[in-house]
Amino acid sequence: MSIKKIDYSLYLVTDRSLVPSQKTFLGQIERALEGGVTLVQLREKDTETGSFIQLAFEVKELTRKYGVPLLINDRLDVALAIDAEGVHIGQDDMPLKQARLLLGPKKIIGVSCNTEQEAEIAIRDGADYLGIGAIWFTSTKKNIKTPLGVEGLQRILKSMQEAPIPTVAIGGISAKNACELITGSNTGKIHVDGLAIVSAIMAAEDPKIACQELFQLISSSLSSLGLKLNTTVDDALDFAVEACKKIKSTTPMVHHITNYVVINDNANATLAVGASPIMSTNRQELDQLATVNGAMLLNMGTLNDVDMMILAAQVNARNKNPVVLDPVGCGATTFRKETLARFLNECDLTVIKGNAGEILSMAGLGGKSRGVDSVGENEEQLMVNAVKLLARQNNCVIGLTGPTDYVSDGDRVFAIDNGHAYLPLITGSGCMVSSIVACFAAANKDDYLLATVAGILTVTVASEIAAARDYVNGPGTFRAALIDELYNVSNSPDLIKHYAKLRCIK
Ligand code: 3NM
Repeated sequence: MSIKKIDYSLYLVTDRSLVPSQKTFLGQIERALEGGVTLVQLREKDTETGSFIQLAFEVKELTRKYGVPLLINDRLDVALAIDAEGVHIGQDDMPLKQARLLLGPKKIIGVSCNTEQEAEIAIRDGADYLGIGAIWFTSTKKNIKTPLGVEGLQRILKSMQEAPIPTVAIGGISAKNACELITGSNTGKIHVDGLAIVSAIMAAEDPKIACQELFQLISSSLSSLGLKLNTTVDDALDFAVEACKKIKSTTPMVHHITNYVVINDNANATLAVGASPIMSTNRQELDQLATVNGAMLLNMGTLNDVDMMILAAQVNARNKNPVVLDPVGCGATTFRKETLARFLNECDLTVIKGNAGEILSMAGLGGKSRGVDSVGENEEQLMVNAVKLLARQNNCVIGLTGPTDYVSDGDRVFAIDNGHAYLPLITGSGCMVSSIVACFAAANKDDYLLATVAGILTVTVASEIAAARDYVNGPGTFRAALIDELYNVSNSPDLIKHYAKLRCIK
């Protein structure tokens, strides 16, 4: 094993007290290794030296079998005795400088940090990685005073981004929050390199299954961040082509709660790109639908039962389905403004896709929402600022549609100059874009920004091809041709590459 080239992505920290009855400590570790753990820390707080060394030898035999490094918590003597790959030390353990002197330069030394200052000192003194925590409260460690949260983690990472070393986050991490944590750690320059986990693995009925799920979530989040920092127009277009194919091959169900005016067009557009629409508004089946949905679309056009809409968004988020909100007319009335605030506060939204008026009004940048139509021309910088700001504030992707469409996840911004002038002449064309974005998000969960770009491109390119048909001579014939061309474009997605007028805005 090549020392110091460590994969920190899924880091198991052991705790014997959490092993379920009927299971053994070594058995749980071996199943975790089978499931993809990339690094193991043996953490024993009350074990006598002799027994600790015996146990460490047994764990080392397992980690060696799977080619995974083993670190010992706190006890340098035990690490030396069994020739472990390194140690992990806390702020109250042996100081890093002395530990380095005793272990030499080749051993891994990780240091627990809870503040920017602790991180700075550990980096200065030669730590190989930092364990940053606790992110959230956890019953595994009792004396946590104030958890850092995702913001605290990002703050520490920002403080060290000019001279970074690898980092892992720890404390209260599970499959439920792993993606959110990795994505939220991104400073634009660096992000966390892995997650250190105790109870979600040690207490699992089957650590292999738990680790396979965690590994998949962590690696897809990390790789989408890798993509994130330098996505090009070509990357986005390649993604769009593949994203179309993925909808066709997976036929995700997209649960719409949408408005009276567009419901039929939205269902047909969803079918045309290869997804499966369901338009239920009944509370009694929300839970069950969420277990099969690929995504949820919430459209604020008709607001009959806001509580039901919020429940639907929440249950879909719990089932890891992306939730796309179309904030139709959100600035038009006090009721709509208050309802939007509830969606933003009570739901975990994945994408918000509105017209220029809606998005500018949300961003407080001077937009006037006039019911359902857009306010027209705006300067590009205003649009870019609005989508970036809102994406950061709401930790989601923002899509703004208009003569030029803008999409941002807070870091990357794309502009789309496609779309025919007939689009705003048919009612609900913006709602149709949101439906299609939900279809793309449903089948392409690895990068919601690119899924949103792909969805908008599909509709706007289809609109140009539809308008060029010789029998199309107004909004009525255009509306039918648009559904046809959504079908054709999604079956021949290279058309997107051919027609796309996509720009990446730095
Ligand atoms: N160290 P779980 S939190 C061992 O903040 C440990 O440094 C922490 O356990 C720190 O994954 C923690 O079960 C316990 O939440 C993490």
